[in-house]
Amino acid sequence: MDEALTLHEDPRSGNCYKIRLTAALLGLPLATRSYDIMGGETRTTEFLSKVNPNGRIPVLQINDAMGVRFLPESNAACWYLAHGSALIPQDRFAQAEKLRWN
Ligand SMILES: N[C@@H](CCC(=O)N[C@@H](CS)C(=O)NCC(=O)O)C(=O)O
Repeated sequence: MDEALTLHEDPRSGNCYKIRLTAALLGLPLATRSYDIMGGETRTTEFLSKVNPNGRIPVLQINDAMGVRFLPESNAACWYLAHGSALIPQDRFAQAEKLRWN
């Protein structure tokens, strides 16, 4: 897969850890860009306009043939990374259960 992945994160966040863990389990290179959420770094005009209008991390940035795209929400990012891997079960009920994870 010809893509570059960057996680916009605060390293103290469990929602960000989930994504780093998923990438590590799959052996996917993941760059990181850190923000201090307690200091309001995800509430700046630049962050809101360029990364996530919702003002929250994590956000997975994907650079590929489609361009540069930003994917907020930890479960969506984990699903994106795990697509086509054994981390996503084949069974329909097991897949739906995975979507319950927070
Ligand atoms: N449902 C979201 C929750 C995201 C979230 O609550 N992020 C928190 C840190 S874990 C945040 O960015 N807080 C800073 C703020 O709201 O200003 C997810 O799973 O990614």
